[in-house]
Amino acid sequence: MKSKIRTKLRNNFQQGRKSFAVLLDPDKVELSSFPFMLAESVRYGVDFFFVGGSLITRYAADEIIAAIHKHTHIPAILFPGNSLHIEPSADAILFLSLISGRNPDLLIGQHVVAAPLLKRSNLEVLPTGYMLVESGRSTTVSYISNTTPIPHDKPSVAACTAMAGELLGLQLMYLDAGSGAQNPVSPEMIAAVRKSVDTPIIVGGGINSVAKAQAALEAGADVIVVGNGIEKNPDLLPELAQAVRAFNEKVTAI
Ligand code: 1GP
Repeated sequence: MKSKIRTKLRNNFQQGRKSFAVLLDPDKVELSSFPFMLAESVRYGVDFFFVGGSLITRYAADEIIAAIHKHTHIPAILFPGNSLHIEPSADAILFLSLISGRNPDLLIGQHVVAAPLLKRSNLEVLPTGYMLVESGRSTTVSYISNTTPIPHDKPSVAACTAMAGELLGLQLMYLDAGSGAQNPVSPEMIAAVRKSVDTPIIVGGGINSVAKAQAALEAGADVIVVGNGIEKNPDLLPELAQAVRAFNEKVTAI
């Protein structure tokens, strides 16, 4: 079984080093200007691309991944909404169990359907506890997944959920306020999860400024994921990359 990305995340976590992931929503990627965006990502040191979303209407993940592989060495990690979103040409897949919800299909059902395909593929499988956090308004992921997010102001619920996920053997935790969230996951909640589990923590949803990214990193996020913010303001990509780099330089200097 492949473990390159898992090992990298684990090593970074142990060294206190942070990573920056850019979320590419296949419905929104403009293929004509995509090579430029990829060149910028290489130039500024993006660590990962997450490809996917809870609802996809344009099945272009294969083209997006082919372009990533052609223009960069940055890993393309699938962020699937369901088993239809598996694209074997990616490098890895977040094998998400939606542990904040009580929808059995997203806790185990889709996984059963996907398992034979994943076993046969060359994808690195990253078992991930996915926790949806209430963000100020209803998000697509909450609606599509038919689950209730964890209340924004209940860090202890998130901490216990993450603990259960870790005890079940999940190797990454993803705290997500949902794409385009009004409010990102609070630093208090990230810190509570950080104290409770010994796994890398991915945080995304509504991170649309350097200040919000820094707050997440300082609270204990290991990977920050940004989609909407960069779609709306491409200058954010170098700014966020710089913020993550500055954080890592501080760690190296200690
Ligand atoms: C959503 O975590 C991702 O699942 C990223 O969210 O698009 O709000 O950055 P944004």
